[in-house]
Amino acid sequence: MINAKTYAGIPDKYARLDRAEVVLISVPYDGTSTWQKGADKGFDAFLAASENMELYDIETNSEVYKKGVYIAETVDENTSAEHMVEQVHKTVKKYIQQEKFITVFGGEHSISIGTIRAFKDSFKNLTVLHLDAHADLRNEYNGSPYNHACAVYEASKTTNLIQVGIRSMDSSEKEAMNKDQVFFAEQMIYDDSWVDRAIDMMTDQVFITFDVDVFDSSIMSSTGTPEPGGLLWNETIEFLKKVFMEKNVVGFDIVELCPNPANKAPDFMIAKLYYKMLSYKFFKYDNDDFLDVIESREETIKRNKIKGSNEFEDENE
Ligand SMILES: [Mn+2]
Repeated sequence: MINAKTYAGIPDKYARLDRAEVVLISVPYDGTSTWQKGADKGFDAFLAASENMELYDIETNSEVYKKGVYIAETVDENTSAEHMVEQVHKTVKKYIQQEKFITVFGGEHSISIGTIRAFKDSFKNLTVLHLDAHADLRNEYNGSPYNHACAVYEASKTTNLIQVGIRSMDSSEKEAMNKDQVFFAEQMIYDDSWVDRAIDMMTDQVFITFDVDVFDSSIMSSTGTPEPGGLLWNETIEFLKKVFMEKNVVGFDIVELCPNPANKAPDFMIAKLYYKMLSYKFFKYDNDDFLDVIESREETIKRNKIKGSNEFEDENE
């Protein structure tokens, strides 16, 4: 058993705080989850999968780990959800002040309350992009505002919250929901204009909170409450790529990975998701022309689509 693990097994020189541009904070909190437990094991499964992943990204032709990824001290406060949130807030803020690119790994979704608070304190006009099967807009649940079911209630009051992939909620959540900024999974299936509409609603500085259950339960069963009717890999990645290229993503978190030792594919998918997001983040700064490349590719796709479906054009308008 190696004690001092580095992210994805990268060489020590890329894993030191002084030279790493990325900080990875683990918050293995699982105190308020209501059904399947195990989100506290998510980070270890993510790390193990990351070690078995190729570190060259074909699409961006890059090896983003060379920017350096430092694994911070674990936030293991679990005397109460409220104390955990405070500790996350403090820790995230500390690294934001060191001008690192902060990534946080859960744990269940309540950890995001502290993370979003820290980003909100530090970045003006913050957009929170929330990918999730669940609305998470209860102002309290089981007597606490720090429950996973309340993960973005505070963000709905303090930031420009945009919700994507939602397909499960309680009717009481309608009140806090800004319907104009919610993209329900049912609608997304039939109309891919949501990608551009969602991006148009974002301010320049975006924090992404990614609940892995936004993925369809066929590819993501390793989570507390897997939901059918969700996003698949490619459409998710295409969307995220556009967000990273067009906006200044200031940080992100990934939550609710609840590993199943008998099926490591979901762990591996999340390891890839994390690495893809980092690859996009840093590729943007190293390559001014990337947007042009994406746009010209999209033009081609659009042209082909129109060519093939002329007679139905009216239906698409
Ligand atoms: Mn969820």
